[in-house]
Amino acid sequence: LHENILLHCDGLDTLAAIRVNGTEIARTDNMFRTWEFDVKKLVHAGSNSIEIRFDPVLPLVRAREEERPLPTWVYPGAAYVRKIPSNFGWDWGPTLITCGIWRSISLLAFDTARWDDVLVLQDHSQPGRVGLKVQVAAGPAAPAGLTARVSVRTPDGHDGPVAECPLADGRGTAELTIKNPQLWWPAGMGAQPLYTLRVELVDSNGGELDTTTKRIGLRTLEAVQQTDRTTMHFVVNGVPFFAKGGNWIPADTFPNRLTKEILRRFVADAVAANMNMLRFWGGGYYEDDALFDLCDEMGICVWLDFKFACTTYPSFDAAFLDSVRHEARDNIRRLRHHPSIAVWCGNNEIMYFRGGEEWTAKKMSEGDYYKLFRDVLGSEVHSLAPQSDYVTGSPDCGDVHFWEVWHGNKPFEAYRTIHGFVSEFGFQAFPAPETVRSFTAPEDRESVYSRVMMYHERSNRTHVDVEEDGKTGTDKLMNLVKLYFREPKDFENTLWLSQITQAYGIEFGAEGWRREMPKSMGCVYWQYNDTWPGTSWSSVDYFGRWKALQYRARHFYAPVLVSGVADAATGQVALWITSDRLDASRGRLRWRVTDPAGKEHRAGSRAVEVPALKSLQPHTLELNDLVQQHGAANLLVWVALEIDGNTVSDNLIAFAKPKELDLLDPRLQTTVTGDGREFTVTVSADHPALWTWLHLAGADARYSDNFVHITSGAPARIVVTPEQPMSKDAFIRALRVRSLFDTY
Ligand code: BMA
Repeated sequence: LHENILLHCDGLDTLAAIRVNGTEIARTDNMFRTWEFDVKKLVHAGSNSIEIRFDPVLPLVRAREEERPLPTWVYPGAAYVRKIPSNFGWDWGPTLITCGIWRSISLLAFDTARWDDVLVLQDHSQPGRVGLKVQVAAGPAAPAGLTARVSVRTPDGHDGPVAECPLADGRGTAELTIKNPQLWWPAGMGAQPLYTLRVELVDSNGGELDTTTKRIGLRTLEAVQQTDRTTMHFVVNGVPFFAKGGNWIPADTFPNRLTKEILRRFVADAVAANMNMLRFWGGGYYEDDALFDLCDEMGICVWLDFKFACTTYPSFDAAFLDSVRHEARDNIRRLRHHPSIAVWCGNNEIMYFRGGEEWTAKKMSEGDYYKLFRDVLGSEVHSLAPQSDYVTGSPDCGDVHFWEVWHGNKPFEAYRTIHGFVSEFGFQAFPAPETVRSFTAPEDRESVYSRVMMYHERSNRTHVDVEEDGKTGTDKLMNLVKLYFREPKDFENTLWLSQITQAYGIEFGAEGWRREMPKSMGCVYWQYNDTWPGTSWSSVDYFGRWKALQYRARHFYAPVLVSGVADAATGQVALWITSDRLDASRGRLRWRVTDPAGKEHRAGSRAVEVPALKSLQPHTLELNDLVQQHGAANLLVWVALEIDGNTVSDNLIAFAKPKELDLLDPRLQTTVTGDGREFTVTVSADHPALWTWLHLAGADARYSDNFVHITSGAPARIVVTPEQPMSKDAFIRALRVRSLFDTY
């Protein structure tokens, strides 16, 4: 047998008693920790038994809560156990308390030593080169003569520099220089080249004891907190950039069901919507390495919350703090080399519970807040990931969570009253009809107020009772649908129209914040994905189906955006160009003013500068005469920005709410080309068709675009890739094309 034999557990959920060959070796109480136990004395050659018994957490939660209640918005007492907070129910997910071995488990056997710790530091201070310092520690024994050998493989697969470093007491630092470094950039700003470091532990005879690899990206990435002079923002390789993204929640109630392929699709879909950031919100779990790898590969920056959300925690208890300290160490060590991690953040929304000197019925003491989120988590990040930024919480670093529109029942116009780095704001929509069918019987689909439909909408039905306005989430949703749109004609159109409403509202907020860059420097909407099939703030549902919002996000997060603000009182339409590109260009801004029937009142264009990383207002349309003559509700302003002859962004601006527009039947027509795997659908209309979308009844498909505004003479071409290949005939039979007009 080897000198060292360890039982290694990457995740035990949560109260586990572990026995090896009948002897209890440990009890665990934190699902986020990596556990290792020395089992050398207990195992023997041949067959052995490892037995892990899990106890339910609720008795413990209840007992601790009774002893000392914790102020909370969520499940009372759940904060006493280190376990996925949203397991206990959230306002977008069911209460399903998981249990078991949730990550891999192994026996590790080795002689002499192995790597205990490998930290990679980067030095970007010299132009044209990046210095790497690889700080290593080997254990448990560190005999003389150990060496660390570090070799680099470049992004194109070539051998890079190699360094060796003799270890003293198992420790040392190997230094290398990468010349002509290929820098890592967020999506939309450049490429994501990745370098692989192979770190070998070699004994005095040249024998290899252990090897670990770290795939890194060469970049600096800073989170700059709000000051009197600047808004909260991120800076990559010295370049401040506008963060565009969504909030990530557990993509399944049962994390084990997620595969790398499922995760890949979510990350690819974020990139497809022109996002550059996902915030891994604090009420879930520390995600798998696979998800971080995908974000590294595709350029999605990760705002990484530690898993603390919406409640107070017992940081008055030394054992609790100690458990959290270990959890932090395990996860920081596991994840810190990922270039995608943009900031480590202590918690979600616990600052709202931060009180004064003493705990009260509603607040935790200020001292206990900082003990956990500054002294423990902050210190661990500073010492184990010294080149990463840490903030105590969100919104506790100058970012903004704005919930007046959903929880406060305010209209979308309220988004214009806030500025800065908006890390949470959102509005719900029902998922697609196929997703609704997955959890309903026909009678449940008679109304969105049916019992089952209401059950799959959790806002105001769980413990996250921030407001007590007596309104269900379905009421909140339908109220705003009706504020902006007309009454949908049936169940299915209610689903679609809710999606159009959600897209309309989030687009309104996002465009405003992008326009005012650098006054605002981030728009991360709530929420990107789902944990089960239901009605929620997500833009991509549990099955990966895109809501209208996800398609519109592609437009409002586009690298160059044309948008406008119409003022019915003055008849002016201020046109804006917002660019996240690193280089400047020139373009042509075009506009057309029509009535709702599509009759053109006016058209024009002008040459414009499109500067790098800037937002400006190059032109104002003076339409007061048209407003006087035709009425504000009878004008539609179609704008497009062309660069090098290509339309890089287009938009539709109206003076009035969509429900005030008297649209005509657009008489949509489609022509289809292609066969089998991919089809191109050209959609044309006789009259303006707003939020025009294609849908394949009964079949999933990818659509290159959807929910687009079209008008006569300006058709849309949409590439449709069905999940399963189908004949052209079957495709045409399944194809539906609709627009806002059809929902009423
Ligand atoms: C914020 C989030 C979540 C919640 C969401 C919607 O508070 O941090 O806790 O799901 O709003 O209410």
